[in-house]
Amino acid sequence: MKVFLGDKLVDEKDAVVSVFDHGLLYGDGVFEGIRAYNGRVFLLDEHVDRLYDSAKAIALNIPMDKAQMAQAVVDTCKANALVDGYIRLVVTRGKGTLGLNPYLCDKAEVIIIAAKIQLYPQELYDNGLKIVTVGTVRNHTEAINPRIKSLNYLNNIMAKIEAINAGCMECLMLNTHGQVAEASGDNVFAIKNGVLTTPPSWCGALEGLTRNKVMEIARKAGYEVRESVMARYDLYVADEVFLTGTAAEIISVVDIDKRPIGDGIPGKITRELSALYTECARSEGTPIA
Ligand code: PXG
Repeated sequence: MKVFLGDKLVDEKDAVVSVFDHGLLYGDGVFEGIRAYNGRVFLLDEHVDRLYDSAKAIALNIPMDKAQMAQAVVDTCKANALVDGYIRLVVTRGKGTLGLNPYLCDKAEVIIIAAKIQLYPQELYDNGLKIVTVGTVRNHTEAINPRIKSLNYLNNIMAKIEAINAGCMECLMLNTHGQVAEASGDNVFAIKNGVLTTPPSWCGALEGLTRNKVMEIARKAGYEVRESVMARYDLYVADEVFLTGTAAEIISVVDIDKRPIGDGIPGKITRELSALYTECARSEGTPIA
């Protein structure tokens, strides 16, 4: 495998970073998870834009411009003959000292890995996910704003641990006000009487690109889509609930805290949107070859 490191492609065995890299020492950096479908990179410019916004928010200077970054992603896919896969784009603060001061780091480190993806088992797409609300609240917006896709994922990992311990693969995270934020690695939607609702990003959600695409697709298909403050109640009494994410795409939630959602099976609108999303993902994007 070829990995993009710094400013060029290197062999996987040479793709190593310093133990003094602040990405490792402090989780100081930002990242993106991107999908390639059918020889195209899906939502490439949107991912690059979000990466630079995340970097700006943590005062991290990426040593290349957006066009160069997008090209580096495509080049990495090409070097690995990627047709369908998952791309991990990481920018760390770089090598520094054993102290927090990011201004003492040399230069941000850019890493691009083009690989395969571990998906949820097909059975979960067919039958839906069971999730639980966890005690770990989503980061306060004035701590690490959840809109920043930072390398510090402990908030989400703590939530994921609670989910797994409760026998679930995903969970529902609330914000510090007890409002619905998102799942540990996916956004959440409810459908009630044909209207889709998802929490606004200020409630503690990452502004997911899958979320945005699903909102666009749903509106085009004639559904009303709202961004609004949500309580767990809104999910419990919904006709359908689903999660969205680059890795998961669209996955139905059929049980939350032991309340079956709707009929307790994946809903009709969720299945319709899922099919439309698949069609879109397989036909749009930046060509690799
Ligand atoms: N919320 C959070 C906290 C995320 O990390 C999403 C929502 C969905 O956003 P996109 O733009 O992908 O639609 C994410 C992104 C994993 C994993 O292994 C998941 C994400 C990122 C990295 C790893 O489950 N999801």
